[in-house]
Amino acid sequence: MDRSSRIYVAGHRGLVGSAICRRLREEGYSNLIVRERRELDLFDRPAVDAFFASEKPEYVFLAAAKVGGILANSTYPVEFLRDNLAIAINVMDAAHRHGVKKIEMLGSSCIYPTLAPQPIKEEYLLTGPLEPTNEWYAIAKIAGIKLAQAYWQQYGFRAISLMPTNLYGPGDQFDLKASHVLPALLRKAHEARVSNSPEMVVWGSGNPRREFMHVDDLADAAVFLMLHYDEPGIINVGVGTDITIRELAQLICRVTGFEGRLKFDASKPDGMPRKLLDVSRLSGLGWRARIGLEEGIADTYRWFQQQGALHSVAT
Ligand code: GFB
Repeated sequence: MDRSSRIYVAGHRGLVGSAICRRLREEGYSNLIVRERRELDLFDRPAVDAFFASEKPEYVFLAAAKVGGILANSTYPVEFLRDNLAIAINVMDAAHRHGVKKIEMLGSSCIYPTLAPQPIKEEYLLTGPLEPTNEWYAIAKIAGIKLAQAYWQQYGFRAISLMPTNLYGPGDQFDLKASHVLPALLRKAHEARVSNSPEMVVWGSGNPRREFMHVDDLADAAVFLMLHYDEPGIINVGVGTDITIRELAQLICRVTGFEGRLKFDASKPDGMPRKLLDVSRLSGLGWRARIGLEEGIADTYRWFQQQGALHSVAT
């Protein structure tokens, strides 16, 4: 991939896709191809095919996906399974048939067994039962990985698959029913402070452990791996450390200035007890994350407040 390559970023409006576009532009890649959802429906196979036939991208970042937090995953199993399968099949097939040189698929750390030994190595894939709160999404992503590996094996099509840990950052989804934990707690703490509430609700026990990566770090890794990783085997992308949800909530209280109590709602699921990726394969290639968690949360909070100001929400 060079500065003038034709690069299609699928899902450029999302958290990951928008960060990859920012990163590519910063690096001087000037020939980016993007399409709004109304212009190109990735569920429409003939339309995807026609798009690849006419635009002839050389490199593809497949960051389009139906994503969401623990509640959204268990409320909309059909969308999480069907939509993600359809996107993977339509984009990968068209990319292969229309001469794409390399495609990078973005997966998720939820593909691993719910009780996988920690930190989780790439080879633990398909060694045990999946976490029930996100098995639909996980199955779609595992099928995507296998499809990429099948294209590589059968046709020599260079399709690499990255497994990022829990991501957050500017551009995230802050809807409390659909979002992941970090944006949800950021919004709750902000609103609790603004309304002088004595407490904020945190789902579950607060004991699960999660690893959080700023999306700008992920985007940096995504571009790095497009350039330097050429294997069908999956590769984890994480920061190498994790914290409990309780610790995350405390950190978010500090960043937002909310000084009230945390109230744990045991009626909500905990999900996987721990999800920390082993990143030795990635660090062996010479890449590591740079953005610390507190710094990354502060950056995301600034963005959230700017959005609020844009939409005249109290800040
Ligand atoms: O981020 P999250 O929704 O998803 O939840 P997963 C992580 C943990 O935070 C769970 C707790 O133990 C939640 O119960 N939590 C506490 C909250 N308060 C809240 C809150 O207000 N909102 C949310 N959403 N959680 C996701 C998968 O799993 O991981 C996706 O559902 C994806 O498929 C993603 O793979 C990376 O980390 O449990």
